[in-house]
Amino acid sequence: PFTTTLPDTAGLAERATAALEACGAARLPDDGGAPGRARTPITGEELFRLDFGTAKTTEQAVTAADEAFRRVWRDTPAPVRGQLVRRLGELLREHKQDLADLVTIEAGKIRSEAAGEVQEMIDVCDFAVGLSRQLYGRTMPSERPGHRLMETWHPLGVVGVITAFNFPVAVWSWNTAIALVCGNTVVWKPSDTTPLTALACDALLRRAAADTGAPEGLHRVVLGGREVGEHLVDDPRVALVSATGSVAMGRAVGPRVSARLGRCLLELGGNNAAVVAPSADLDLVVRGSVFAAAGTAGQRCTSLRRLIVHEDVAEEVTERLAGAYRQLRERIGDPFDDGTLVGPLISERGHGAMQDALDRARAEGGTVVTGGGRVGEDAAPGAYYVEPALVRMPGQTPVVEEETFAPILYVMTYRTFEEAVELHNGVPQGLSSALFTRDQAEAERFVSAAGSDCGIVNVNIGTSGAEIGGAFGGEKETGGGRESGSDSWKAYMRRATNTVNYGGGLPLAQGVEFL
Ligand code: UN1
Repeated sequence: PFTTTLPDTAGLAERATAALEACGAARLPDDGGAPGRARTPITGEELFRLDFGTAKTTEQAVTAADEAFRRVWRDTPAPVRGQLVRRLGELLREHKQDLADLVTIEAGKIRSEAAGEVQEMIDVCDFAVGLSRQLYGRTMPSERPGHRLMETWHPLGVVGVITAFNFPVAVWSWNTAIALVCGNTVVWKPSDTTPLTALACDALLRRAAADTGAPEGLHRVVLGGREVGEHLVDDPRVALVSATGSVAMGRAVGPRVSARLGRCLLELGGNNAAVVAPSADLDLVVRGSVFAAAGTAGQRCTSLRRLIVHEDVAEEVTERLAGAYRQLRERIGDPFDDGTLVGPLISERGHGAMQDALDRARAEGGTVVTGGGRVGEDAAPGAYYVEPALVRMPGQTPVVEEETFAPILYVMTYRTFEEAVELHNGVPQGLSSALFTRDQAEAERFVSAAGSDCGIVNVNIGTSGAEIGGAFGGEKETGGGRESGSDSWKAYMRRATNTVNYGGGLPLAQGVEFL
């Protein structure tokens, strides 16, 4: 069933152009670069062509950002830098709908999730403005008389930001708002599937810079694929590469940056699970799981992919989930339609990966309880809409240990809590996790050192939809990076330890005597 009619591509192209113009990005870049294009997963068709960057334009972008850093930005007081981000936050509020439209057009997110993503940008700007007055260093007691021991935090330089299609604007904002108040400048390579959202953000930041007297070179977008990304990764002037994407991408980027002893912040795949204890409130389980597993068509790095359910409640949970999934089936289609809950997958490749995983799951003893099929291919042969799939698995087989970036939820059972935690941690990724329980001691065990091994550990909510105030990121193959809130800003700065002697004498530390 396909309950909506789809908008036509020409209409979407017009809508995208209007949003770009409203954000001040009317002129698509025409710098003689490589041929590129903008596309929409809503119809699976091309919106229009535009120029992508090249190694040369990337080099120029880094030069501009490096100069803005050295000449102006690193010496600008942090609270003044905060004024730039404050202005950006105002412009994001003003253009929330324009950006959300572009997110829907390019990434296929439903309206409420697209608006939520822009809200995430606004929130992190607020956070960063506050932070601009709180880049605290410590003062430690010196062991020597007449000495002060302290630390100072300084900016790093140019930060290279590489982002993925699924959060085309929020992840940029986490990195950029914080990097800028920390005194860095930014060169951004967005996913080559979401160039328009990037041009719109860049235009708004340019305006914020012009309005607050910040140097225009402090931010550059370079559109394109591998060539552009590799140049950014290899340029020694890029002090920190913050990259979000697949584990494969991280394996390519990490060693290259490390080879030149640059810094890296990696935000890679997740294979997130929720454990459902026998005491759990099953209403919460069902609502929390459906949003986490099928929201964004399963294309969040925090999407719920594994449900580890106590055997006493497994049947009931599976049945209730299947019921909810059957309702979802009526709500797949045009993400601009207010009734839609599940928009398109990003691409044919995403769909292929989903079908592959379902075939393997069946071969490994799984049963597809509901969903998995493609819908709407008559309406749009180039678009990939799918019914979210619920799959019962006999255990944590190889396919379950992999992240498939699509709406597949594997359901497994457990008997003891120890077994649940073991299954939970028994995958290579370590981003987000959840436990549904009413047993307080069990909840504490899950968040303890011997519990979940992930960077995000939740109780009685799903795995996705984190707030910006906490540090975001994960362990193991997820890459170890932390972005956004808490003290993640420290990754964007370098720490200098200062010893200042005001006493006149020269006592040596550790009581050493010399001359
Ligand atoms: C991602 O999928 O790359 O926690 C980021 C969440 C969002 C961010 C996801 N706030 O689901």
